[in-house]
Order: sequence, then C-alpha cells, then structure tokens
Amino acid sequence: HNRRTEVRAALRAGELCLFYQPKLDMRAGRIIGMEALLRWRHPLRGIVGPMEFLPVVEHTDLIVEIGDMVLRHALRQLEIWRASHPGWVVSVNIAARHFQRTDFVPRLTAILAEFPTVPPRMLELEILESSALADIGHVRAIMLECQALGIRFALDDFGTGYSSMSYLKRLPAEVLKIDQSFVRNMLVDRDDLHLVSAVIGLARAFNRSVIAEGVETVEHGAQLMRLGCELAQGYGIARPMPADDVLDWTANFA
Ligand code: G
Ligand code: G
Ligand code: NA
Repeated sequence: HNRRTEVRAALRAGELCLFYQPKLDMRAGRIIGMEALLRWRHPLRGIVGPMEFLPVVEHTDLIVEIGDMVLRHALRQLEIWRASHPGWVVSVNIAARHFQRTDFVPRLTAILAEFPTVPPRMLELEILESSALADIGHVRAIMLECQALGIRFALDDFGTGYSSMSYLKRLPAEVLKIDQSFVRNMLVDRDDLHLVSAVIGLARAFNRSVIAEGVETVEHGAQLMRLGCELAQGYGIARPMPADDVLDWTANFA
C-alpha cells in the first residue's frame, strides 16, 4: 500500500513513460511498428521495468489510470511518427482489469477523440490470453466494439495459457504473438520448436497473422522464416528504447 502510494505519486509526477521496441517484417526488411512498454523513470533508481511495479497496482483502479495514460502517450507518439511512417502500428499492452471494465470502450473512444489526426487502425491492443479467463463472452464483445472503431488486437504470450485453442476460436484477434520462452529455446529444444511451428500453423488455419517475440539472434530469425513466420520482435532487432531515439534508430536500420 506504501508501494502503491509510491506508484500513484510517480504517475502524478509524470515519472511513468513509454519505451518502444520495433517490430520487423523480416522478408520485406521493413519496420512495421512498435510495441509500447511501460517504464518508471525513478529519480533515484533510474529506469524501472513494469514487473517491479505493475503487480502492486494491477488489481486496483490505478491500473486503469495508468492504462489510460499509456494510451494517450502512445497516440501522441503516433501523431508525431505518422508524418514519416504512416504505415506503422503501435501496440499497447492492456491489463485485464482495465479491458474488462464496463466503460472501457467509451473511455477509449474519448481518448481517441483527443487525437483526431491518428487513424484508430494504427493502434493495436495486446491482451493476454488469460485476460479472457474471467468471461470470454464479455471479452469477445469488447473486442468487437473496439474493432468497429478500427482498432486491432494481438493475443500476447500465445501458447502459454491452458486453453489457447478455445480462445482462438472465440476471440477475433488479428494477430497471435508467439511467447518468447518458446522462441528463445526453439533452436535447442525440439518441443519448443514444435510449439512454435504449431502456433504458426494455427495462425494460418485461422487466418490470423503471427509475430514471434524474443528473437535474439539471426539464427532465430532464419528458423522462423523457414517455419513461415515473417514478423519478429526481440533484442536481436532492438531493445526497447526511449521514444526520442526511435526515428534515428529506424533511419540507421540497415
Ligand atoms: O518491458 P518488459 O519486458 O519489462 O515488460 C514486462 C511485462 O510488462 C510484459 O509482459 C508486458 O506485457 C508488461 N507491460 C509492459 N508495458 C505495459 C503496459 O503499459 N501496460 C501493461 N498492462 N503491461 C505492460
Ligand atoms: O509479454 P510481452 O511481449 O509484453 O513482453 C515484452 C517484454 O519482453 C519486455 O519487457 C521486453 O523488454 C522483453 N523482451 C523483448 N524482446 C526480448 C528478447 O529478445 N529477449 C528477452 N529476454 N526479453 C525480451
Ligand atoms: Na506485450
């Protein structure tokens, strides 16, 4: 509660910000967008990652305030990047508690209205398969309402939930994100290779696109291409970076 108070103070003080990690189309050799990742610029501790402070707030309404802030920051960034990179999509992680609120869609609609020059199709929401655990029908309904606005969805950490198959059938997400634990080990672990391959096959069967996260080396990228996955994200392409570094990084990307 002490720590929760600290996070609330950080939000109020503007110490929470977003880093961005590029997503690459390996076949085209082109950056297709960025994932927004929350960071706390702590005055004493430096850059603090979300695993160190989201767990203390994600079961409180503070996660809703933080989530709305994240959406605003991402849309403001899209407003800037749209001039030079009109095709980019920015992905934002949405916590289950935020997404499942009955007022999620009106709040999102109001936030989008603050950025009238940004087409909603440039925004993608990443939700965990496990977000759907509570009430898959409700989650599906919210997704459909958001999609009617033009927003896209990715199912994050796909394959780690215990009922991925039934979620996939009922949740109309455009994109599956293969969990990084499978990708990282697929070159040394046959089971992980088969899992990665199976998710790619599922995506194809259900007519969804598929992106691999945790792509750390050229060998990971090459293996994914052989398996039919062309989109990738990971330290082998770039680590998450401050918004101000993104345009320079992209210009220098060979
Ligand atoms: O950036 P990093 O790899 O440290 O992120 C760790 C986890 O925190 C990831 O699983 C990511 O989904 C989650 N995360 C990062 N940014 C956000 C955010 O803005 N909102 C929510 N709800 N989760 C986030
Ligand atoms: O689950 P989600 O995709 O939101 O997780 C993103 C998290 O994974 C971020 O914290 C990011 O810093 C981290 N990450 C991104 N790429 C890599 C990678 O190639 N290797 C490792 N170990 N972590 C990564
Ligand atoms: Na994510």
